[in-house]
Amino acid sequence: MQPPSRRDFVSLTVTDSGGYTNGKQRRQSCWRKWKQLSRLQRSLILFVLALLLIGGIATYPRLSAHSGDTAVEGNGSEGKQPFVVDMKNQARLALHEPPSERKISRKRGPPVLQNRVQSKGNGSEPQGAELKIVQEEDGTKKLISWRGAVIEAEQGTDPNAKEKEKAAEPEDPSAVQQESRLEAVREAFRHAWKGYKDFAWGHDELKPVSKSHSEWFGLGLTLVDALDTMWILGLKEEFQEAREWVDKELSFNKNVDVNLFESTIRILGGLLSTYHLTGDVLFLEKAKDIGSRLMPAFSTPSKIPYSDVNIGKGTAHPPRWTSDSTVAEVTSIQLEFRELGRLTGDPKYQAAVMEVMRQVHKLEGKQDGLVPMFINTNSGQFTHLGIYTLGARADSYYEYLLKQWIQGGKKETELLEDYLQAVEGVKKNLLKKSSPLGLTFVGELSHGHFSPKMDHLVCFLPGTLALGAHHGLDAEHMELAKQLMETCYQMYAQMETGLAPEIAHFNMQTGSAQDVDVKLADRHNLLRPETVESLFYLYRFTKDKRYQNWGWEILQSFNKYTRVETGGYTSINNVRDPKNPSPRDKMESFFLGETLKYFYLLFSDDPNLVSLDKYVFNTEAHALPIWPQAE
Ligand code: DMJ
Repeated sequence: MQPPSRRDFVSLTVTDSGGYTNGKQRRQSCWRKWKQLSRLQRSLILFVLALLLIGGIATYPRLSAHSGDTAVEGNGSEGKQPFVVDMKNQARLALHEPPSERKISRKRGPPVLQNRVQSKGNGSEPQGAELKIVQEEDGTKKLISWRGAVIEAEQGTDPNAKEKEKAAEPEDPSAVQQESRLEAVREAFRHAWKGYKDFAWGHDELKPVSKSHSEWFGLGLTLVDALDTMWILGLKEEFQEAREWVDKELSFNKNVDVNLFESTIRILGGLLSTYHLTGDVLFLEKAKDIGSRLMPAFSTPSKIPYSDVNIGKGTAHPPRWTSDSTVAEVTSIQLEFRELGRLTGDPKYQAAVMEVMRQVHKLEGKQDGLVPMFINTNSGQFTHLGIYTLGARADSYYEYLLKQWIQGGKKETELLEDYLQAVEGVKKNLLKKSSPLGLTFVGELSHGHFSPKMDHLVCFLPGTLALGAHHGLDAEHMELAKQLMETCYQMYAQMETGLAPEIAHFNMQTGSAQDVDVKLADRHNLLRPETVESLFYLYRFTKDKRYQNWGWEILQSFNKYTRVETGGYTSINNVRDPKNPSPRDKMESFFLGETLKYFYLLFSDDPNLVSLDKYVFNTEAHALPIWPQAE
């Protein structure tokens, strides 16, 4: 007797459209015929049938898949839509990729649709299933599944899908670290701002220890200096209240003497930068007001400006004891007045500051491109010849040569020539190595005598050199920048508080215990930005995490030794005494305008957060646009 299954199989293969009775008779006659066959014939037939069965099982899935393909093509050609994006290949890739690669491919495409491809293909679909995104005339997108079902692209989208996706993905540790460091800077800013708000609102500087304030120009200096920092850090509430103050309270119609350089870099620069970042014309109007009030400074016999201007009376004068101005001061106001000229279309601003550059370019008294520290407003000549430094009174002259060249679209060759010559002058006259670490440092020259003295202010130089290299200057500048960066970092690391002194002296004798020595009078720290500024440039251009980590150490030290509990940060007198760093009771406006801003930019991995291909920072960290090429 044959097993029932085999009977069923035979009956299925021979069944025709006849009725039940007819079929039964046929089955009986078949059985009879089968019985009449020889054993060999029966074996042969069974063998052939077995072969057919095996072949059929093997080819079934491919046939089935092929029929799926056909179904999709059919749906795709129904003529409902003008655009058809074939997802066939993407879907196959997604289905075949190992999990790690799949994650990458998901990020490339529209998230909702790509997710669907993946969830559909989660092992339950035959391989090779296809999807099509169909875009309707009204712009809406539909997804056609491999079975031909049409799904609204937005329909069924879990509003929390992205969050869930994020939670499911293992967190990127460097992104977590970045966010926590950025938050630490925002926290530091809020703390500094709290002190300013509680005890110094609308005044120039906070005295955080005595919970009071000091006045320099009486123009809310800290608030104005900090505007674009708040914007960059995303501190909207703080920014809004500061904007309110600028709108309602900030008036330049005041009988006060202001320093031309300081008010240009902090106030004019701050307002212009905030105008560019926010597009808010309030800041442009204020910038125009202060800019025009500073112009009397240029009315001198030589056209080299006086250091001081009374912005209420419209008069200007040099300091009481001399008719000299500081070289860095008269040559570091150009970025701001050039930009003001461009925005207002009034040529007087550019003309005034470029006249200074024109004169300084051809002046006698430089050594290999290095400038003296003073210039006389009557004669227009350098004075106190023979002393060359990249520190106080000369520093930002070098910085602004390069930055003006960049601002103007790299066309002003005299500026570039002066910059390149000065870098060579530094290399030839001021660079030396310390002991024991062999750090490269920038000393000073006094009438031919080298002094291993380096101001913290000089630490702007690694950043400036790196910026020049980024803009196409000699790659050697970048190498020097890296060496000097290490030196500036060591000025912090070798101090007991982890904070740099105002002035360092480098040991050059072999056998010295450490590279950095500090004289008693130079042990203070004013919360200056230069090292953090350079770390920012170096990190932007090299992506070497070491620079971020150095910055992070420095921020910890500021928090440990300069943070005042009730709000604000204070300058200190002694970076060598961690037990008693001796607070000075002053928070300089540049701590908010520059130091904290550069910390934030340093810890951010976003090169477009104030792109260095679109902006130049003035010497107070205010961002000014690089001019469009046609201008
Ligand atoms: C700032 O006002 C500017 O960075 C200037 O160029 C130098 N001095 C302070 C910060 O140290």
